[in-house]
Amino acid sequence: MKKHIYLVMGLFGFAALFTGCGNGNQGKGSSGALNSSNAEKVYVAPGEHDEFYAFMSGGYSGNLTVYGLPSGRMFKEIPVFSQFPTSGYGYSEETKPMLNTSHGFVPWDDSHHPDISQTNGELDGRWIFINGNNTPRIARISLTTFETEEIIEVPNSAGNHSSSFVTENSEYVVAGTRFSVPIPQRDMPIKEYKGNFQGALSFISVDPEHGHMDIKFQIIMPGFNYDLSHPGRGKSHGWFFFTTYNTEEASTLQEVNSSQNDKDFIAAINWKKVEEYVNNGGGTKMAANYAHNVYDESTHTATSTMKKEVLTVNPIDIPGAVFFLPTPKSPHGCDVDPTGQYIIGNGKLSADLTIHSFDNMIAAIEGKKFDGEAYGIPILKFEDVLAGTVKSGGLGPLHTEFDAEGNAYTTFFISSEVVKWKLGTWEVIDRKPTYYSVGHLMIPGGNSRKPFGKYVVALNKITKDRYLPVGPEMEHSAQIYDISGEKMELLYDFPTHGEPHYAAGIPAELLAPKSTKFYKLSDNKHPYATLGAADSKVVRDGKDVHIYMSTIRSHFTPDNIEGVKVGDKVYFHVTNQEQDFDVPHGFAVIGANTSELLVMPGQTKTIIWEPKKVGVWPFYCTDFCSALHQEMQGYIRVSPANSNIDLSWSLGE
Ligand code: RUQ
Ligand code: CUA
Repeated sequence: MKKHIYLVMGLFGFAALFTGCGNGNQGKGSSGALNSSNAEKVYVAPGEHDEFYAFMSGGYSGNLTVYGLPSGRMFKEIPVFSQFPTSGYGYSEETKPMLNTSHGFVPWDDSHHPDISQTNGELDGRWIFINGNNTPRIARISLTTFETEEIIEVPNSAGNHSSSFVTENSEYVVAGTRFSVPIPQRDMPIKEYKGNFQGALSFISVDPEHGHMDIKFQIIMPGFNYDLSHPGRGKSHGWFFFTTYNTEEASTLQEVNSSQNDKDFIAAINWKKVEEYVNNGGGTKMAANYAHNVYDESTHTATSTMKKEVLTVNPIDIPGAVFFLPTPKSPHGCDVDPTGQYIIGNGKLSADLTIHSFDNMIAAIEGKKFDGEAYGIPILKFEDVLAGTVKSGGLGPLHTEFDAEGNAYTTFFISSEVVKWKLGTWEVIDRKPTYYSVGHLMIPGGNSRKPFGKYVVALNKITKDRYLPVGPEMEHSAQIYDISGEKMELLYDFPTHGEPHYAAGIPAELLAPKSTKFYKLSDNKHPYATLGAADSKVVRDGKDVHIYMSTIRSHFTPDNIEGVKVGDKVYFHVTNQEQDFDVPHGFAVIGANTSELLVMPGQTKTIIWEPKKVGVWPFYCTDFCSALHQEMQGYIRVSPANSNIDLSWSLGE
C-alpha cells in the first residue's frame, strides 16, 4: 500500500514540476516565436473558409461547440444538455421537453465525448452523438441543422463516461457506466459495494434512416468502473472494448484503494454475439423509467416519452461474448487503430502504453487459454494478447488517435506532451510539449478507418499563462499541430469553451454543402404557427392567452395587444416568416422570467409570460435584423385582474 501512495505522490510531484509556474518561459523557449510559415498555415483569409469542422465537447457547459480548423475560430455553440439563453433552448415551450429526465427537468449536464456517425467505418457526416455524463443521457445532433434532435436517458447507469462511441455502420451508439451502482437502484449500505454493485454497458440502436435511438440491450457487468471505450473496426468490427479501473471494487478512498491491482482489465465485448442472443429471445426485461426526447423538425417541437422497460443480459449466459484483457495500471483511454488490429490501453499510473492484438486475442479465445475468471467472465493471459509496449518515457498517458500513415499519437497528462509512435514497431518518433496537461487529442477522422491526418489538436486542461488573465479561471486551451511531416509542429493556440473532453473533426466539404439555410414555412406543422400576417390573432382560453404572432423585417404582427389581465398566462407563439439564410428574429418582453427567443426563418417558438403588474409593456426584436430593427417593437397592455377590457390587437393597418 505504501508503495502505491509513494507512486501516486511521485507522479503528482512530477506533474507539479511540469505544470508549475515558470512554464511561460518553457513555452516560449521551445515553440519559439511563430515563424511566418507557421502563421500562414493557420491563416484563413477574410471570407475564406476553413478546411475542417471541429466539434468540441463542452464538458461542464453541457454543450457542443463548433470550430474551424486550422483557424481555431469558433462558429457556433450547439445547446445539447444545458439551457441556452442565446437561443432560448431549454426555455422555450418547444424545447423544454428535451431536458426532461426520470429525475424531472435537468437543465444542465456535463458533456463528454462527441462522435460522428459512420458508414463502412468512415465518417458519413449525418449525425454527431454526445453523452451527458452526470444524468446519463445520449444525444443525437443533426449535422444538417446543427440542432439537437434527440436525447435518450440511460437507466441503470451513473457517470455515463465510456460513451458515446459509434460502431462502424452506426448500428449502435454505445454508453458505459463509470460508476457501478445497485441494479436496480435500492437502499443498501455503501460498504457492501463489492459483489453487489454492477456496471451497465448499454447498446443503443440507431435507426439507419432517421437516426432514432432505442436501447437494444444492456450488459450487466461486474461492479468495476468502465472508463472509456471504442468499437472494433475492419477485422474487429463486431467487438467493442472498454477500459476498466477499480477492479478492486473499492468504495472508499479510491485514489489509493483502486490503485492496488497491478493490472485492471479491458473488457472485450462481442456485441454481434449478444445481438444474436437477444434477437433469439435472450435477455431479461427489467422495469425501468427513462426519458426519450425527440425533436420534430416539422412541428419545431420536442416531445418527451417515459419508457418503462429495458432489456438486460447477463454476460455469463452468453458464452464467448465477453472476455477480460489484463491491462496495467488503471487504464483510461481505450483506442483502436484504423485497421482494427490494435487495442491500446493507456494506464494512467504507468509510463508505458499497452497494445493488445486482436488476432492474438482471438487465438487465445479459440485456444481457451484463460487465466482464471472474474464473476464468471474469462480472463485472458496478458502475455497471450499483448502485441507490444511503447516505452514512451512520458507520464500519465490518456488518449490515442491515429493518422493515415500507421502512426499513433498519445497524450500524456502528467508530462504535458503529445508523443508520436509507430504502430507495429512501437518506436517513439517524436514528442512535443503541450501547454499544459493535455487530456484528449483529435485528428480529423482519427478514430475511424480513414483518418484525414494533417492536424492534431491537443485539448489541454490547464491554461495558466497562455492568454491574458481573466480572473481565477481561464478558458481551456487547444493547440493545433501540423502532423504532415515526420515531426509535429506546433502552429497555434486557441481557447475552447467549457472543458472539451474529446472532439470530432471532419472535412468541411462533407458538411458545408448540406447545411440547412432556413426552414420552409410551407412545411411548418406547428399547431400555433402563423403562416401569414393575416393569420395573426389573439385567443383567450380562460386565463390562457395565445398570441399567434408573425415576424418579418421589420415588424411584429400583431404589434399592439390589449385586454390582457394580471394573472393571465400569455403564450407568445412567434413565427418567423423570413425565407432567407441567416435572418433570425428575436423576441423579448419586459419581465419575462424565462428567457428571450431566437426564431429561425420558417420556425415557430413559444415563451410564456405571466404579467404581475398593471401597465403598458413593450416587447422587441433582440437580433439586429435590418436597418429598421430598432423599430421592430410593440406594446402589450396589462389591465387589473377584474377589468373587463376586451381582447384587441392591431395588425399594423
Ligand atoms: S475523459 S481527459 Cu472524460 Cu474523455 Cu479523458
Ligand atoms: Cu427582427 Cu430585429
